[in-house]
Amino acid sequence: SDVDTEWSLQLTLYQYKTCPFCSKVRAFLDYHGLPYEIVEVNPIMRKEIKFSSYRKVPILLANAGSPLQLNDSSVIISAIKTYLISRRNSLEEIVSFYPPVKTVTEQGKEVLEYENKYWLMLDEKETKRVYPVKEVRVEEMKWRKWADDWLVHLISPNVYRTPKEALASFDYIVREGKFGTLEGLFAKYVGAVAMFFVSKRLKKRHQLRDDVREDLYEAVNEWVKAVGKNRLFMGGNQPNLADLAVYGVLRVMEGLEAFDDMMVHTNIQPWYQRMEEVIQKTGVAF
Ligand SMILES: N[C@@H](CCC(=O)N[C@@H](CS)C(=O)NCC(=O)O)C(=O)O
Ligand SMILES: *[C@@H]1O[C@H](CO)[C@@H](O)[C@H](O)[C@H]1NC(C)=O
Repeated sequence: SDVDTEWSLQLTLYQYKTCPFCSKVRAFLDYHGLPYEIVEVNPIMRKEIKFSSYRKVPILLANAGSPLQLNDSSVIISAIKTYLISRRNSLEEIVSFYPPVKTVTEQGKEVLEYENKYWLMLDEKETKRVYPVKEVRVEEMKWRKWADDWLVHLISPNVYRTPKEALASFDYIVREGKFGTLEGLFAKYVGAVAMFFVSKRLKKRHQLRDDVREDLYEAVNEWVKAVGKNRLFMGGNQPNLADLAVYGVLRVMEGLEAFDDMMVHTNIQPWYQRMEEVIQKTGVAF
């Protein structure tokens, strides 16, 4: 593990357990053996993150003397990874290299993005050590971005594909997440119906095929092909940040029909199993 005796960051992850962005962060922290506390956020009231004007999860609080709030899964991963590799800068300094920027989407919607979010802040020597050849670094960034910009968009249309699947998905979300008893019942039925329709809209927005499984299978096989036959992971003998991102995203479908279908109809299984073997849980519920 990368944790040495000097590791002194106290980490608290605010999350929804079944959110793919949160799952990515957990996969990253777990793989690196970093201990962290988990605060499960109630997705209806979101009281647990009332302290933050950034209203999404994951949020990672890192306490190294003074508390620091990291927003956005990819920023969290890049910043902590940079910190693990290089102790030249404090985490606070590292985080300042990922500034938020307001941008306007094609639909004219104002969104917050973080600059450099797939880039590790390394000097020349560290770069040589971590990325012996440049292509490896470029490849890792490309597939991390792909996991965020394409792979995640295939999840909802697939897990809410039919009314029956939508109900099963919400049953799982309510079971794993933090809901009051009545809230949970309400969320399960109202949420399932709502997400069934929302997922149809998402399907259109992202121009998915009529049978959304086809897009999922194709994406997953594209990933397997990119890893290739000559290495265990995209990172070689060990997963890199792209492996962890793809695994983190796909993992949220575990237990659902879409996941089982994916295992049967794609070549993902050997890689997925290797990922499971190298990742151990280090998070504890708080
Ligand atoms: N770019 C963000 C996306 C995070 C995100 O969209 N989180 C969702 C949960 S899956 C959320 O909190 N949505 C609440 C909202 O948008 O108000 C990341 O990578 O962390
Ligand atoms: C995260 O969001 C909070 C609340 O908006 C903000 O105060 C904080 O500076 C942000 N963190 C970073 C590293 O941008």
